[in-house]
Amino acid sequence: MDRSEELSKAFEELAELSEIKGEVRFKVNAYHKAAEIARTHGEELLALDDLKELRKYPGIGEGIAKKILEFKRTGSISKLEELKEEVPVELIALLQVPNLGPKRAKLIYDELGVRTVEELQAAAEAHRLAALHGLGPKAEQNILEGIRHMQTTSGRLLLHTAYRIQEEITRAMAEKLPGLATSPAGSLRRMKETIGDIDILAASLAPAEVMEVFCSLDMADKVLLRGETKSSVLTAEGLQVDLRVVKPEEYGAALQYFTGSQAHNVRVREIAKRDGKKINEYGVFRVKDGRRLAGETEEEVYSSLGMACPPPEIREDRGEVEAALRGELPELVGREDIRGDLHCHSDASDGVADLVEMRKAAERLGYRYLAVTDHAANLKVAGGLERERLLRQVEEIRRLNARGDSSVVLLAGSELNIDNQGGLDYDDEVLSRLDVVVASVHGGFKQDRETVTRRLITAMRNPHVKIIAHPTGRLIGQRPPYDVDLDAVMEEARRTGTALELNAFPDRLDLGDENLMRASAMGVKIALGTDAHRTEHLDFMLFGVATARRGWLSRSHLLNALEPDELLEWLWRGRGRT
Ligand code: DGT
Ligand code: CA
Ligand code: CA
Ligand code: ZN
Repeated sequence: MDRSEELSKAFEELAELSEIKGEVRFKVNAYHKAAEIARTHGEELLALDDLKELRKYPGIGEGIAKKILEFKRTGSISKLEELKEEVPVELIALLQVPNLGPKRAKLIYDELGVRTVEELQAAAEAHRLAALHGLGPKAEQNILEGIRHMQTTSGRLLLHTAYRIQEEITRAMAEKLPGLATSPAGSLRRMKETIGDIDILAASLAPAEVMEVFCSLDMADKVLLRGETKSSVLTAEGLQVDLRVVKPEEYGAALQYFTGSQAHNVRVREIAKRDGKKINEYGVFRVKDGRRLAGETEEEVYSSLGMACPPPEIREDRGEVEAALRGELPELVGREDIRGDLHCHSDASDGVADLVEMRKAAERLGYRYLAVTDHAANLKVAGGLERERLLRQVEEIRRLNARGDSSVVLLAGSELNIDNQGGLDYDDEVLSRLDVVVASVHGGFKQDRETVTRRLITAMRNPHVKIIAHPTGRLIGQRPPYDVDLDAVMEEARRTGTALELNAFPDRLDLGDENLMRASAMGVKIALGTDAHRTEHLDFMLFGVATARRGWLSRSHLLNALEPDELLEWLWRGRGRT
C-alpha cells in the first residue's frame, strides 16, 4: 500500500468505527468523503503542511485537515487509534470485508457470535446471515462476494505501486552497476493487476557483486535471503523483492521461466516434451543427446520449440500457446498507438488542474485529443457541474480549441451519473452540445443484478451516451464488482454502438483483462481513459495499455487509436449535431 492508499484506508476505518460507536451521521459521511478524496488526491494532500491549503479542497473541513496533518506527521490518526481501543478487535477484523458495513457487522457479531472472517464465510454459506433481521439473500451474497474479493487481493499490491518500486530499484542498481542487464519477471512483467512479490532478473558473470549491491539498497529494509544466485529483500512497505542473477547465455531461458505464468509454463513444458525436448531455467535441451538448443534470448527459446514469442502480458494460458504454435499471435496495441485520453477531470469538478494545464500535459504526452469529462450535476460530492456551469465550460473549450495554438483538441464532455432508474443528469438539449458523453454508476452498488443491469442498459439507449465508464464498479482490494449481467451489457453496447471503458486508474483497471477479451470478441469498442484528477494521473495510461494488452486488444478495438476526425465522426454518429 502506498501512503495515499493508507490515508484513504484510515479514513474509511474511521468512518466505520465512528458509525459503530453511534457517531452523528454527518461526521461519518465526512470521513467517507475524506477517504474518497484521499483515494484520488492522497499524494498531494500529504505534500501540504498548511491547514489553510488543505481546507481549499472541497469536502475538507478543519477536523479532516488536522487529521491529515497528523497522519503525515505520525503515520496514524489518534482518534482512530482511540476507537480501535474501544471496539473489539474481532469486530474490526470483520469490517475489513468489503460489502459488510458497520451496522451489519455488529449485528452478525452480536447475534450469531461470528468472530472471524472464516466463521463469517461459513455462516453465509449456511445461509445463516440471510435469516437475520434486515439482511436477506442478496446481502448475504454480497458479503460472500466481498470475502472472495478480499481473499484474492489480500497481501497483494496494486500493479502501479509495485511498478514504481521496481523502477526505483532498477534505477538505483543501474547507478551502481552501469550496463547491468536487468528485467522485471513474474507477474510484474506480465503487468497483472495485482502483484504478490516483485521478481527481478539480472545477467552477470559476477553475481556476488550484483547481490552485494542489491542487498545494500536503501529500499531493502530487511534481507530475507542472500544466496549466490538468488536473494530476497523486504521493502518498508512489506513487499518482497526477489533478485535472481544468471549467466548471460542463460538469460533468455531464465526470463522465460521466471516470467511465467505458471499455467503458461506448464503448457510450454508439455510442448517441449512432446517434441523430445526439455526446457528449464537454463535452456532448451534435446533429450536424446542432451544438446543445448537455446537459452540466450526468449525468442530463441520459443522458436526452438516451434513457437512465436508471445508478449509477456498474455502468458496466462488463455489461448496464446496455441496461437504461438500456429504463428498467429495477435498484434497487440502499444502506447504509441494511443492518440488521446478519453476520461479526465479538471478543477471545475473534483480535479485540481485547469483546462489549459491539462491540455499542456496532454501535449507533452504527444496526444491529439483529450476528453474533459467532469462530473455532472447530480454527483454533488464530487463537485458536479450544474447545467449552466457545464455550458460555460463547453464554451470555454470551444474558445480554447479555436485559438489553434495547441496540438491537442479538447473534447467537451461530461461524466454522467446513472441514477437508480437509469436516468441521467442533463436533458438531451444539453447532451447534444457535448462531444463525449460518458455515463457511469456511482451509487447503489448493492442492488440486485437485474436492477443494475437495467440501469446500465437504459443509459446506453440514450443516443448521446457513447461510453460507459468503469463498467463493473470494482475498486481493487476494496470493493468487488457490483452484481451485473455483463453479457447483457456487452450485447447492448454492441447493438447501440456504445463503447465500454477501460478505466486506467490504478485501483480500477475496469474492465479488466478477461472482460476485455469477452467484450472485444463481441465486437464492442473499448475507450481508454485514465480518470485523471491531476496532470500526473495522465501517466496511468501505461497501465491502461498494459491491461488492454492483457485483454488481447489491438488498435482496431480501441477508440483511442482513432485520429481526431475519425473519433469525432464516431462520437457524433446517430446523434444529430446542433
Ligand atoms: P505473484 O508474485 O503472486 O504476483 O505471481 P508470479 O507469477 O510473479 O509468481 P511467483 O513470484 O511465485 O513466481 C514467479 C514466476 O516463476 C512465475 O510466474 C512462474 C515461475 N515459476 C516457475 N516454476 C515455478 C513453480 O514451480 N512455482 C511457482 N510458483 N512459480 C514458478
Ligand atoms: Ca512474483
Ligand atoms: Ca517471486
Ligand atoms: Zn471519472
